[in-house]
Amino acid sequence: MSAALTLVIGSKNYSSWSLRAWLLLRQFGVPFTEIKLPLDTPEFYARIGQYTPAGRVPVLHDGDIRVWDSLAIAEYVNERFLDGRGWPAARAARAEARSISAEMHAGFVALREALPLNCRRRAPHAPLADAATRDVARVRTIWREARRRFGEGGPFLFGGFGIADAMYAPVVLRFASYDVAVGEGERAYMDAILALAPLREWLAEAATEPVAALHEPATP
Ligand SMILES: N[C@@H](CCC(=O)N[C@@H](CS)C(=O)NCC(=O)O)C(=O)O
Repeated sequence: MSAALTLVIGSKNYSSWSLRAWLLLRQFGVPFTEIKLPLDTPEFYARIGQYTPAGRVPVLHDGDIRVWDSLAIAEYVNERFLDGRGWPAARAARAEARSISAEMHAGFVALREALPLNCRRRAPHAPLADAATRDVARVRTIWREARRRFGEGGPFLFGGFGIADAMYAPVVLRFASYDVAVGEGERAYMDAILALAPLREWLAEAATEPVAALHEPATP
């Protein structure tokens, strides 16, 4: 395993994209050094350029190789360290896992805007606009269908933990934070994600980070 593996992430309380790459590495036991930059601060913008041309987190450094963007990192980690275990072994399940991961990566803008990641928040959401309501319904369908069709081998979307679960973990946190109503099966899936030891660690550290006014404006 490469000792030179470094993952640059943003604040744990707010950086949903960082969580995806970080959780994948930690849950599969791939050792890495973590560099954390405080999101949306002058320090972030002063330092991020030395790690990635894209100016965003997460970014993975493997020696001289730089990989940025969460889904690209997941594919790289899968190929380099997991021998393909990041995706389900069966072709149909793998196709579904790739599709829902890409769907998450490319979409759900309304949900992300209405329910921004704030790990330590515990308060119901305000009424959602139609687009966000549709996004929530779509996520719930994705979870139900993956569990029903492919989840029999374990508590995660495709049985064992994989890239698709890492991609949806921040949505689990959002649903928990904002008390989004879900069915019993979806709740069981959320509980499985929330019980992961690395995720507990992420949340414990998130709880100690400074409050950022940009993400948590004071109520008037
Ligand atoms: N598509 C990218 C999105 C990365 C992203 O937007 N990261 C946010 C933090 S969660 C960021 O770096 N924001 C800083 C900025 O845009 O200035 C991915 O999947 O990694």
